[in-house]
Amino acid sequence: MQPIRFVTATLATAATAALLLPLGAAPAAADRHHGPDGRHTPPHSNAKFDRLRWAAPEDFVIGTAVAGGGHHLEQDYPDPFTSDGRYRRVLAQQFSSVSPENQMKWEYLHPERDRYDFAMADRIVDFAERNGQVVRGHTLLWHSQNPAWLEEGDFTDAELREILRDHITTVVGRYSGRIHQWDVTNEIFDEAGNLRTEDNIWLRELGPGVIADAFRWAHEADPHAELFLNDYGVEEVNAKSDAYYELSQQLLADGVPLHGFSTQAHLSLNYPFPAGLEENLRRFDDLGLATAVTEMDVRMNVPENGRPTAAQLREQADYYRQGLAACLAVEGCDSFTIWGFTDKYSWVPVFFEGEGSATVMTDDYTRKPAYHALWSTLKRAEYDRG
Ligand code: 9MR
Repeated sequence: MQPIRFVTATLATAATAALLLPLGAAPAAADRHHGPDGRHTPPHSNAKFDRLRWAAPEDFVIGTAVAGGGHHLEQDYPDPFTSDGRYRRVLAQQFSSVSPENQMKWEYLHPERDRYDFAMADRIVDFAERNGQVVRGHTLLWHSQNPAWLEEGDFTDAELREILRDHITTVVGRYSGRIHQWDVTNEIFDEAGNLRTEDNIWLRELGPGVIADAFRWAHEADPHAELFLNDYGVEEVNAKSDAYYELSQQLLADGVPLHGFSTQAHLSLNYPFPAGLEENLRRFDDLGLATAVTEMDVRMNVPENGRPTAAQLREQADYYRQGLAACLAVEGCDSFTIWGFTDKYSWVPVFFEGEGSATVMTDDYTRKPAYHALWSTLKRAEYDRG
């Protein structure tokens, strides 16, 4: 992937490049407090080797959701992305890919039929460019977070089709050349592997053929963006991921510009780690598709004192490690994104009562074992994968 080489080359100035691990150095020599040469570094060092994005192999991006909109609007804090300086700093330092958590969904971008609002999305894309990060666009065709004017409107099929075509053409076109991957469709199948023809307005009113149309429109608007099918609960080989496998084959056979399949990976310590993740990604890879992990987090039952136990944190770290390792093991999986990096802004406690601590940093940005697991897995892969 050319853009990432470019980023590495432009940001690694002569002075800072000296901080990167020299090729051939033993990865085990560096940890949070020790540099590659074994010298002690302060815990809050700004050194580049101390960051996820610089630990990653070349051509592999490590991403996060950019907090804002959605559940955040009901919390007693201001918009994280625009208001929390520390949040922005960590976002820029640690990650090489960003995904707007809500700010590119229909209800934000398209509040009225004849009006688009790109203010927040623009700010995120500008921020990403300033910081040498790629952007994952999320999302164009979904059953959720659609504006009321759309869901409750009384449109003919021809009008609805035109509304979708206009939205995709306008949004993808606006960011043409600036968005690395788009989740063209999100969550179009249910757990049994049936298309969500009841709750998804597009599938219900326009039929399954609209999926291919959405990809074609997106591709016309930005021929360079990689276009993905994205969903949760498709980590393993199961009825739902089988449905994606069949759909992918069909779309490819029909010459539809489908480029990738991605799994969200919202995991929980209450369930075993989805051990078939690598195998599942690999079968899509074998179709010639890119693959990605797009929204990983690992929630747990939070003890009454509010603090996860050491054993929980260790187990969580192991889930993150395995999730990342599965992606790294598949050649075409070169984008791994976590759904937020600090518990302070995680969606999990808002949606799952009694559960939380799902991200890799605490509320005050202290790194958990999960953060270190990601770092060391990336670092090891830098040597294996190059
Ligand atoms: O994290 C998002 C949260 O802020 C919103 O309130 C919520 C509304 O559905 O959506 C969350 O993000 C979802 C993502 O867009 C699609 N996959 C599942 C994510 C977690 O629910």
